[in-house]
Amino acid sequence: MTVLEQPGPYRPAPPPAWQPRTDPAPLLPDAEPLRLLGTPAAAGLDPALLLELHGQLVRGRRYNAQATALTRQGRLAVYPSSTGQEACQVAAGLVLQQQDWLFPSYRDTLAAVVRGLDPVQALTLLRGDWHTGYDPAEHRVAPLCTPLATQLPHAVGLAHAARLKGDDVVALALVGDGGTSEGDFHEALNFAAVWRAPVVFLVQNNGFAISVPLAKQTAAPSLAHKAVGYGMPGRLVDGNDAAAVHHVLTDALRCARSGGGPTLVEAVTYRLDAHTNADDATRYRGDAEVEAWRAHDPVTLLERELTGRGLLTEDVIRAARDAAERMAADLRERMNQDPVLDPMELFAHVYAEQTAQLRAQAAQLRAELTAAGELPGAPEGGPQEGRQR
Ligand SMILES: Cc1ncc(C[n+]2csc(CCOP(=O)(O)OP(=O)(O)O)c2C)c(N)n1
Ligand SMILES: [Mg+2]
Repeated sequence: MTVLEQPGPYRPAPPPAWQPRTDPAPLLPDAEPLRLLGTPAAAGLDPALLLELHGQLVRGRRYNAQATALTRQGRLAVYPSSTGQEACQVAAGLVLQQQDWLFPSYRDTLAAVVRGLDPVQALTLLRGDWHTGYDPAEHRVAPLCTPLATQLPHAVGLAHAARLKGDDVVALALVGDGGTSEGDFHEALNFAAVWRAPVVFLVQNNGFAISVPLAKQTAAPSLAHKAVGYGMPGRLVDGNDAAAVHHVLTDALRCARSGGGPTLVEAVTYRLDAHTNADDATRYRGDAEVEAWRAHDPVTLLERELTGRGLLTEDVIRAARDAAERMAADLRERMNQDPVLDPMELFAHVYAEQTAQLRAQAAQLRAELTAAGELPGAPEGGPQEGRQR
């Protein structure tokens, strides 16, 4: 008798190999994103933390404005702004310990800057200049990732390797809402949960994958719900509430560090600017929607809380603004200096040992540049053609 010929509904008894079975209830996200600012729970928040978050938010907002201005002046090729998403960026940059790793996407230069990267170095790739622009191992910030979600399996691999070596390292991987539709997202979360890797995934749900709204991208009840299918907890947080994002990420990192395995955090936020300076957002969303989100701006939410607690003094406002202006002036000045470019750098750092083909191509380019008189004083080609910096 085949399955189709069986009378009644087909109910096979699961053989033991169908294990594991876990109770999904503890993994499920809350129905509403966690909010702390403006709620009674905010009374328990440390004033020093709130003031640090405020200073970083003000600086982050200014950084986004300055980087966008640099695209208009032709000093930056492209800038995917995180204006409106600064609470996520700042919290992600602050929560890690020194030995931990950050795995950012192209939109997360601010998180890298908050973690301690020089803003000019953080923008090197987006300037169209030299490779990553910084030493990932020195800063424990992986290269900014443009192919969607490919940073996630890298984060899992690094975290798993650290665990095998007995190193106290946690990886925090950032991804957008659109990135959760990628195959790499699935593979990363599946491996992370099976291995209980010390990794935290932060999805910044900013409503859009370029012009595609979230509803056209997924039918999941929330992006945090996706965690449950992999066997890890999903947490939902108001991504414009810097204190709430900081709190949820701190919890998730503590869990990962103590062997509790990965967490998927969905931060509900909004991209106030266009996808990049090359995008026209008015073609796919209305002003009313943007204005509604401006009323829920991360800087406003925190300033309202600080005002209510009598912490937003004139001195605090001035210090935050002055620090932001100093950072912006320094960024402007250094980005306005013409970088010294060596075309032969194309061949540096591609492989640890140069291949015969690359050596031949390097020789050909060198000959052409020399013939055109465009190679003043460039270093001699060797196995690692190009200047090291
Ligand atoms: C693998 C891959 N496919 C397509 C793209 C083109 N692309 C660049 S950004 C983007 C939208 C991503 O949206 P989301 O993940 O929500 O991140 P956001 O830009 O909103 O931060 C797409 C489709 C890409 N970079 N990589
Ligand atoms: Mg998005």
